[in-house]
Amino acid sequence: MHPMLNIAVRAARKAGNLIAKNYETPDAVETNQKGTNDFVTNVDRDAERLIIEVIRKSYPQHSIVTEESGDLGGEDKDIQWVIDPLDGTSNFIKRFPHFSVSIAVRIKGRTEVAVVYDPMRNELFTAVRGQGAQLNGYRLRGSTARDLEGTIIATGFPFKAKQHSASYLNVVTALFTKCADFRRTGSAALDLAYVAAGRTDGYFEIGLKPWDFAAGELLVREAGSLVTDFTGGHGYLQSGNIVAGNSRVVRDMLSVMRDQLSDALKR
Ligand code: 2AM
Ligand code: CA
Ligand code: CA
Ligand code: CA
Repeated sequence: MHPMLNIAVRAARKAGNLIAKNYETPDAVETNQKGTNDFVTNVDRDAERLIIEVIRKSYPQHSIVTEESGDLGGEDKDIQWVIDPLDGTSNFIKRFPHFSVSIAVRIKGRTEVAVVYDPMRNELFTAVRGQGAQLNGYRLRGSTARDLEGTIIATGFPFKAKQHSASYLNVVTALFTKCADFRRTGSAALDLAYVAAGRTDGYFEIGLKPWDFAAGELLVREAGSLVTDFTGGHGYLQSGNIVAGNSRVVRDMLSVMRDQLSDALKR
């Protein structure tokens, strides 16, 4: 196994176990508000601390960026770990059992290693660039859909960027006439992992952060599918506006979106 994947998996499992244990004891979970509709708990922070500990022990010189601690830097600027210790905090708080740990390693800006771990189902999604994507050791393949007919598309509402609601809902309405149905699960990292697994045919969301998609992006690519921004480009690295699916599904999603999006989202 790739040595950094080994460490990423160890860190994700440790954090996942902590999250699963706390899921059973809701009274021990303290929730704080970071902003409107934006919450964090002591479990997010404790899980993050565990992950950083595991990484620092093996790779003290690597750079680290996380959701809750921000950019921690590191001597080696070329190797950066991108971490979301608990993706789906709102679900976790409501005891809706769908959330994950997301860990990616970027070398000179290119993602090399990815882990998304769902502790409630004990599902471990992993990928190494050029070596495919796996779920608990089994090779993943994305959807084989030929167009939008019959497809299930996952998405996330722009709960923070509500100025985009109208444009977003226009896209939903237009897509709904062509696809079969939607899913809104609340964990962007798992949404991407599920596209990699072919459990959904496509996915789109506005304004994700690097730690939401860094690992999931590599899972999707290594499963033979695509990740783009809303115009088919790479702008999502900055904008966080993401479309994922096989090439045909992405092509059809983008062509529906083109007519509905405000200019602000065409990147
Ligand atoms: P988080 O749980 O790590 O904050 C995309 O929907 C992402 O937005 C999720 O993966 C989730 O990451 C974040 N998010 C934060 N608050 C949310 C909310 N109220 N509803 C849905 N997603 C939320
Ligand atoms: Ca959060
Ligand atoms: Ca997240
Ligand atoms: Ca998080």
